[in-house]
Amino acid sequence: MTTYTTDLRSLQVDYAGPRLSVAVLGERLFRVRFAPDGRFAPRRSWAVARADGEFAPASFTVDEQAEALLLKTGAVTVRIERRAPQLGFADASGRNFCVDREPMAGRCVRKHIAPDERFYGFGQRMGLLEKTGQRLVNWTTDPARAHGSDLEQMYLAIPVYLSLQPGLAYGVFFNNTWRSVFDVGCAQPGVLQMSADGGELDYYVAYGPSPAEVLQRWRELLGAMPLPPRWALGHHQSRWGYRCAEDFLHLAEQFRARRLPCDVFHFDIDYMRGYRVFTWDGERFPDPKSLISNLNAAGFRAVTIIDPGVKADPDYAVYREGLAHDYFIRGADGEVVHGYVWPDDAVFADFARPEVRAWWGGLQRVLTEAGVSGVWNDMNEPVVFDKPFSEGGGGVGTLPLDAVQGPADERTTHAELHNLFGLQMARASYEGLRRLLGDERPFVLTRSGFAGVQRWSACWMGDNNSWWEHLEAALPQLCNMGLSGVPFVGVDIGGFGHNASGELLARWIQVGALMPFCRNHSAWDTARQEPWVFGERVESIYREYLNLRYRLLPYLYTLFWEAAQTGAPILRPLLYHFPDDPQTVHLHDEVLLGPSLLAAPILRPGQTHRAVYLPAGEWYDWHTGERFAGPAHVLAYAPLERMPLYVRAGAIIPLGPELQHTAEKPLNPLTLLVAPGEGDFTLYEDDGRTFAYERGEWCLTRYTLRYTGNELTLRASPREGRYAPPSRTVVVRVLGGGEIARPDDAEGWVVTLP
Ligand code: MIG
Repeated sequence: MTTYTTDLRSLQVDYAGPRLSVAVLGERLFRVRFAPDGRFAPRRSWAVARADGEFAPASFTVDEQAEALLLKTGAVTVRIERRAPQLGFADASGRNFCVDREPMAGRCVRKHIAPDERFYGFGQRMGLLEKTGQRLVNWTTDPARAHGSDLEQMYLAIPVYLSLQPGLAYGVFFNNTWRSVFDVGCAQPGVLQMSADGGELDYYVAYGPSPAEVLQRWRELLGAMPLPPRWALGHHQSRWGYRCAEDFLHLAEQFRARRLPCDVFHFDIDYMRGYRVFTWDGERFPDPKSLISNLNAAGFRAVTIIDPGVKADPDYAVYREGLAHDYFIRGADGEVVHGYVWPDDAVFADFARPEVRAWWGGLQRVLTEAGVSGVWNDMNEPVVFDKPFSEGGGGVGTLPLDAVQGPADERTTHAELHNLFGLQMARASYEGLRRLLGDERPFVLTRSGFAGVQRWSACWMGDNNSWWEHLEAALPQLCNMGLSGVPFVGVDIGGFGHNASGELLARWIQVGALMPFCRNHSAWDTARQEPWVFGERVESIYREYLNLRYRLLPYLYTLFWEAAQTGAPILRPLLYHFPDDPQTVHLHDEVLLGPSLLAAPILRPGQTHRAVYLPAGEWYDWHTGERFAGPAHVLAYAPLERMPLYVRAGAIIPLGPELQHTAEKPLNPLTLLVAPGEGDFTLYEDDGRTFAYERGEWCLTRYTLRYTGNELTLRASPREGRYAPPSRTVVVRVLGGGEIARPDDAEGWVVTLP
């Protein structure tokens, strides 16, 4: 006999033993849990930012039918079968989605794939944009150096996907941290299977109907990205191989002398003393504090790498302290687990425990006292090698799955916490920096992570190669990260492994300049790829695209703010704004930066032309001002100097002056680049550096553009918020011709353009 009960937020169905729970966390957000033996496991809150009880109760009704219970909110109906634990969703027009094709069993559910249904997200993946036909594993792994489209698992595990059909988008978050698998019509066409190795069948369904609304739900559930410091949006220069203080001073000189904008240098593992984390090598970096203050004076910030492995060395304070406080992970046998990583014999902190995170975060004082502004967390899948480096390192593995982890009242094994190791390490790092840096906003970069990692860190995509194929793989990879709720992402520009050519680097920076995280990084055993190594032509292309990025900063910074507020990705596949256009379904080689700027990069050597798809509406060529009416395919001319770039009609793109680094000059003049048409844009500003914005020191200016066919009117609304931007001139520039300069005015104005 099936019985059911309801409370304020959920409906529970008892199938004479097995139990199903459907929580209503809003009109469009649901959580489904299944307990085959009728007992729900105590809730672990490691991944979600908000527990069920923290959502305002949403009203719903239950309609009892002979075969099913119909749980209805205003927007969605959940149909729950009475004969067996099986359910499905429908929108207000009765269109079904996310429907079980058979009863749930254990930790597995199988869903119908609709004939025109497409799948995106799934966190970090190789291959192209859409994922039908793939088997995707959620298990954080260092896949070593040859990322191919056959990889089933990578550094980040983010069990979040977005489903799209014309007029209908919904998302699923599989709330299970064990190794899990999405089989998207691979084992059986037309069936999506979601299963895990342990824990419970527990997933959330977010109904759109637009992709943007799904991302909003994930922001509520999985948490918001904090607003990064503005300098983190600048260009970062890195190389595994910058070995001593002089290398960085030389780099600083080169960047400034060559007028290549840059804000950040990354210090890879060579700055440490014998790969001991939280130390400096005294010979090669005799005075890190004065080195970094020199760099700061020239407008560069320092970011240092930290690995999770702590060298097992009784003369090393971090090791002694960790042992004394029992902070390191122990095996099933009760002994501290050892593994080989960079410092050879190493032990690993248990970041799942709050006291361990607090300790680790505090250790970063060694870095912040030297002037370090941000921390880069590497190897936190975590990686453990078979053999010491002195014997070649061997294969890549991880901690024993039965190793013990977690706080005393939630103790479990590595098998359940493996996927969270990187996320918890990044969290320790962010929270520590938050305490150590006073009012300065921290920057954390992590290689591994889980759903929700955006709350603490930016992510880069690990060890790609200097291959055209990896340049091509970057956009779909980053777009799918954005659709999984992680907006602050980038790949190593120029490629990490193998040797870049000048042409590859030029093409890479063109699109790299639009990546939320913009860092040139390479491995010590590869050809160098600083912007100048390939000669004048490539260097000036590099410079031109960095200038573009720095000019776009007011736009970019507003997109970061929007991402923090609404969960919207910064870099967007075209389907994000044109979900009903079938041309966008597989379009992996074009991208939108925010709502208005469409880039169609060149991804192959020797190419000087490419087809560009422009969706409905009018588009203006960034370079020539030429107007195109979409939807249309156009042939773009793209010599090495040029990446095809288009502005959507009605766009208002705020641009700043050219800069050598983000804090070089105030935003004056502010150029509003407008593309004839109707639209609006709200510009966000604050000091770019501190948490004063949390205390009301921010401002918004809303610009609206009206177009009658021959007259273009731009209106600025009175400024909202307490932050007063520096006094400045506003230059309004019309794509395709015409420019007007006028004083900025907090009261707003109306300008009629030629
Ligand atoms: O085993 O720190 O992905 O960015 O330069 C290699 C050295 C360890 C892997 C990272 C890469 C970094 C490198 N690290």
